[in-house]
Amino acid sequence: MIQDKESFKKAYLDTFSRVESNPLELSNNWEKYHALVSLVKEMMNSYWVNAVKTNIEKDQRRIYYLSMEFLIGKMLAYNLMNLGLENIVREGLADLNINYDELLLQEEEAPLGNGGLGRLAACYLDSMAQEKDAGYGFGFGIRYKYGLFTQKIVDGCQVEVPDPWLKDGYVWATPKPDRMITVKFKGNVRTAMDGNRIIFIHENYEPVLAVPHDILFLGYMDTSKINYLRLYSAEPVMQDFDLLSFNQGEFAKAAAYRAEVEAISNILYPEDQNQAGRELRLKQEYFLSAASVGDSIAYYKMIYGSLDKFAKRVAFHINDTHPAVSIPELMRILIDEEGMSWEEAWEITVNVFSYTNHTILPEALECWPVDLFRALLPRIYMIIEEIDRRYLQDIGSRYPGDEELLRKTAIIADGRINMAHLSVIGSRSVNGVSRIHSQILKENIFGAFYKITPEKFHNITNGVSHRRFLHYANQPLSDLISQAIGVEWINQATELDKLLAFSNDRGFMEQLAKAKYKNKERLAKYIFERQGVAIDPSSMFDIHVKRLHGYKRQLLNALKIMDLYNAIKEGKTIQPTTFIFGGKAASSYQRAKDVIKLINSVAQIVNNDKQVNDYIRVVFLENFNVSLGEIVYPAADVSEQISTASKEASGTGCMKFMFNGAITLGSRDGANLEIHEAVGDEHFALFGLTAAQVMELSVAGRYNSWDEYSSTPRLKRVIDQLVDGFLQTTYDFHSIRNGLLWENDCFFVLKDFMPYTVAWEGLNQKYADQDQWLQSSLYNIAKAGIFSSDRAIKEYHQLIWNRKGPVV
Ligand code: GLS
Repeated sequence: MIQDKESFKKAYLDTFSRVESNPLELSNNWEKYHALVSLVKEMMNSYWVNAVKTNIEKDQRRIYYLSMEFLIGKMLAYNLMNLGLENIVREGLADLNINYDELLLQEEEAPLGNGGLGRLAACYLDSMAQEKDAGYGFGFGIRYKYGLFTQKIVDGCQVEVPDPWLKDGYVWATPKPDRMITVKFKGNVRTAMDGNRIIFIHENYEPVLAVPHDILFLGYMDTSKINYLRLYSAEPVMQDFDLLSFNQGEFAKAAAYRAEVEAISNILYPEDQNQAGRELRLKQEYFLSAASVGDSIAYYKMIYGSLDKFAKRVAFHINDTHPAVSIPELMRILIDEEGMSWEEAWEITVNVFSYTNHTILPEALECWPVDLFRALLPRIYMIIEEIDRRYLQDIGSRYPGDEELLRKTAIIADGRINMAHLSVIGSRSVNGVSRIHSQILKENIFGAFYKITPEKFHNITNGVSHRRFLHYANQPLSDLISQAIGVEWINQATELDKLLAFSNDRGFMEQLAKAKYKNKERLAKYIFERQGVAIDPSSMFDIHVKRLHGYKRQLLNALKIMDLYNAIKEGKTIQPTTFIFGGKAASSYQRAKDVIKLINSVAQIVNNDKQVNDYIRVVFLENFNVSLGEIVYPAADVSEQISTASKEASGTGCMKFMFNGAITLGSRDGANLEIHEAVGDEHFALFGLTAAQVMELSVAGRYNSWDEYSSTPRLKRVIDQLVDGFLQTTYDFHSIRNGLLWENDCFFVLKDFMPYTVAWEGLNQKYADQDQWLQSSLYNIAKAGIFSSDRAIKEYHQLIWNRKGPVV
């Protein structure tokens, strides 16, 4: 047990001598880091062993959160914070002449996700550990050898570089080869009779081993709050296979098999919200699904001896449709391996699954061509066909003559398998991730399902880990809050509300301003050291960080900056502002990459023009990721959340900024609306079209972007500046201009331009009155508690995972 500095030093030296092969004096920082992680991991392991016993004794439900992405961020300092050991470790290491901060630099961030969806899954792991009394939640995902690429900016353009995050081994993960699962691809299915029962035999398949690697996660300051993320890597089945094949002269075949298998966990698809439609992606999805479901069944049988009450004790949650094949996979295991009837198996399956939809963008909704699917997963395809057949029969008899309803909800149609329909039909609950998004699901994409089973539909607005993004990332503010209202807010974020009592306390408000300034200095220093751009921490930090996507409208922000530039050149004065962007574009998304180049070109013009320099600067941060986010969110004054209404299902960056006291400049979309409702007009700059207006204007013929262009001279000017040489580059921005005009501006950038610009100016003027600004900032922090992922996970437990009613 580590209670103080001395016991830590002893334990550290002890671990060091066991796990390293060099004496401490001769070892490098990586070895010192490795020993420290080994020690923390060992402690966590013993906590886990106790927790798992309690879990079984108390007969607690197990929730399997299946997700193709988990963006967990760095673990060392965060775990030590959760253990309450950070100061002890820092000081103990200093006594041993080891610099703790240097060890932290050794850690690689696991880049196993694209953006919001993957980070949400990681926040939920954190809160599932925290809220463990309601049930044990675990993450199941893939251990991609190459996660999301590292972004380099070369001559203003994005260049993707592979991120070999596993090169030194990832110390936090422990391989568990004894828990591996065999996953079967391809082959054919033969039927046979077993007594009077038809059985299905899957033959000539390609076996793939799913090998788990577990990473433990902690809740706050309570060692019984612990769970794990199980990441699977794909490995070939050896069984002397290579040797045998080699002897038979089939070495090439064996090598090809090995390569094909390893490809499954080789790389994360870098498309955010764009379904790839390729065989490898489907393989990854089934790989994760089969491994997770197979593991849960094996574990359950090991503990309880049979599958009795399985549906009472187990829940599977699918994070978007990506793991939707786990629904027919559970059916397969229950029927083919456990000998259950279809009816018994279905009763269990629809009771254990729940599904969250994370987007309504049509290009993100997964539909697999039947031919591709059937060849890769022949038995799973048969089961999906049967689910569909029975579903259509049932609905056909309940709604006779309603062909439209059948057409709108069938799983298989036009040679494609609709994974969202499979997910809705195979789950007991379907939820959206913000109030407006859930409403759109019910009225729009799942309208027909809502008519049949309204009780299935829920809303659970997303949340973020306030422990990571406020307590851990923003120490100056966290300390100030704890001094003012005590530490309970770290466990219970709605306690932050108590801060409102300090709004007239001059001393407190001064400290609040100081904390923000410190964070801005930290970010300014980072930017200067990495990118050589000097920015002024007393300027207004206006920050726009997220994936690059048309609907997220970084372009709208860039056009606004060009417009401001024009105005300042003509004598306008504003509160000095630093515009900071960050985010990655999918490697194949050229238009998004054009926008990165545009922002960097605008930055060149602005930052090198002495006449505007005192008022605005522009920075594009290279390689935005979780660790950089932890520096960025605390430093923001303004949070840019300007997606086209109806397109951003929720957004979570908006919440991270809010916890850190930024004021949102937000469109009427996703969680923005709920933040606005929580803080009111005075503390939020709301602008632009409503979702209903966007949908109305999206009907052909109702919107003509040329009208906006020709009726607003300021707007016309900046759009022309894209291509008239103003940007002083040979890069061709015609494609962006064409998108806005000839392709009729599908994200309504032009339509929202003036309302957005006016809202921004209002905020910028407000910044001149620092007292008023700080009031709004405090108000945002105080009201942010409901956006903690702890609240979201409590709601998942109450509304979805906690099964009342008959025990199956
Ligand atoms: C996303 C949505 O686009 C975000 O609005 C949402 O906050 C996030 C988590 O629910 O999910 N959907 C998606 O495919 N990627 C996302 O980030």
